[in-house]
Amino acid sequence: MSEIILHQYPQSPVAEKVRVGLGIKNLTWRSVEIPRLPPKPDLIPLTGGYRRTPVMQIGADIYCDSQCILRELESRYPSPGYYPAAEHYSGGIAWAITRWTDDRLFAQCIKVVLAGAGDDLPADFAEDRGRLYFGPQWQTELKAARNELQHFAAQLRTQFGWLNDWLAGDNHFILGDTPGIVDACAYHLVWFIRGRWTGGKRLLSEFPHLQSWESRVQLIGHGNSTDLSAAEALAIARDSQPSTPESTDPNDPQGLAPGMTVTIAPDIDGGEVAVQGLVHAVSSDTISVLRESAQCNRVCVHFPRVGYRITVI
Ligand SMILES: N[C@@H](CCC(=O)N[C@@H](CS)C(=O)NCC(=O)O)C(=O)O
Repeated sequence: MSEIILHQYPQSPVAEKVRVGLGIKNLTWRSVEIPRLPPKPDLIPLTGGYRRTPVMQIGADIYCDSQCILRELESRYPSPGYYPAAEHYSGGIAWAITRWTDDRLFAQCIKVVLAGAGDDLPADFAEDRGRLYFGPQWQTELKAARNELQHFAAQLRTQFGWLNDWLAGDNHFILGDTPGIVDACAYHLVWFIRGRWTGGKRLLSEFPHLQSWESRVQLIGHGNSTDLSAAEALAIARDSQPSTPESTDPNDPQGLAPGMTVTIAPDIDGGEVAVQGLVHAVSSDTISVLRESAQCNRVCVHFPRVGYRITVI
């Protein structure tokens, strides 16, 4: 099987989520360090326009968004599984909980970190992340968030408090005695708030159960990684064929089917480029499209359905 390649940078919290996910399965992987700001000339040819971090590549299959990445890792490397006690719920409730951590709570953490940085943010970074996370009116929104920092800190305190209460039980991890995606998703926010907001350590110091769990997640590690150059990753894509079989879903509410041309973009306006491709595989969780380019030949680019808008053109 082709190697797992993660396109990422060390400071990215969402990459940290996936690194923990790789650690849970003790996987061996290659790391391509990408720039923190666009342009990302060696990433964009792989994704067709998606610029966020991280992106996973396996041969000529490109997985965008951590949701899609973790789902693929679970499918390719099912043991140990990401869904503790899976016989009871086969992952559904775990994914549902990650929509809380990764949507609402992530957005609130971003607000606190960006607003809390005040004037320390470099102008180009503030402009890029401001537009990405606050939308077209980002300057007004960021100013408002700065004025309301205590409000957002209070929001975080309540929600990290929920996790602390939950972790007071006998389980070592959130959904059982073994770690899973919910741990990776909750942990990356704790990692982010502790490391990147000056008030983070103090806020978290109130939560002893959360802190013990945090130490247990740290001990999992990140699996085994070695560096790979961006040029080598592009060459791997160019010299490989996508391994995803074509598939259809007769119940797809949008009537998506192989061969249709679509665009895919996050459903919140962060000013991002939509990725265009030919539908190749459709399911209720994932959409996969084929793209051709001179740099990569044919690649299959995968996105989650939840959080993304697919438009037939
Ligand atoms: N929904 C995406 C969110 C990814 C995301 O927002 N990542 C941040 C880094 S932690 C990002 O892309 N920042 C802008 C960049 O790296 O260009 C996912 O789960 O992968």
